[in-house]
Amino acid sequence: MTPAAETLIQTALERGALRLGDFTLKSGRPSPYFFNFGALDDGDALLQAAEAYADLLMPAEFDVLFGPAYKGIPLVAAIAVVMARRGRSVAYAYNRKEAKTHGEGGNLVGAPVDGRVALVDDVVTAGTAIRQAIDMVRAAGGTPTLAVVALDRQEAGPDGLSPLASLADQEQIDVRSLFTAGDVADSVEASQPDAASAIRRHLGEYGAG
Ligand code: OMP
Repeated sequence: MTPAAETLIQTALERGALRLGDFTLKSGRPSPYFFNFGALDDGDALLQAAEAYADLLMPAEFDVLFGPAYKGIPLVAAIAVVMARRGRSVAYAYNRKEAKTHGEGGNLVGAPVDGRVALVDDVVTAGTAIRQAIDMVRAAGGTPTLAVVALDRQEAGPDGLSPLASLADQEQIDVRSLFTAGDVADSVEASQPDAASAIRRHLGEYGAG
């Protein structure tokens, strides 16, 4: 983890964006923790997140940054601003969920989505959301080469494999995270050892190994 990612975990815990308890995931799987990126809902928290993403994206080779709706929209804009401040102005784009039939039309907004595209998103569990974003980028003519998410939950996908390994193998896309489920367990170990154990048990049951 980078220092910015460590700060972000602490902020997420303080702001209630990273919560410990009993939750149900999109897949129906139970979980002893949940990361709600949307609760990083002020300028300080969003800036911290964007700084952490920018640490991974600054040295990467790509032409366009793409943030899938909805959570990727403020994120991609904030990251583009932080990167410009650090001396690298990148083109960015996002989609709208409802296709527009008037005006400029289409469902993509921002820079043309072509060339090498870096995706930014909040969480990877089974990899479904990232795959949908990959399909959107390909349909627009771009080549997704990299995805950066805040949290890799390190769980097995529907094929029993790590979604990161499947995405690298099937889609030739490198998925990186700011922090992992293991990092979350380590971060709460001292203050909430029972929650840390519950996360490790969850990884024992659902982890990609
Ligand atoms: P996959 O599409 O299975 O990779 O799950 C990722 C999505 O699940 C995220 O984009 C969220 O919509 C949601 N999610 C979270 O936001 N935080 C979590 O801690 C877990 C999930 C989830 O439902 O798996």
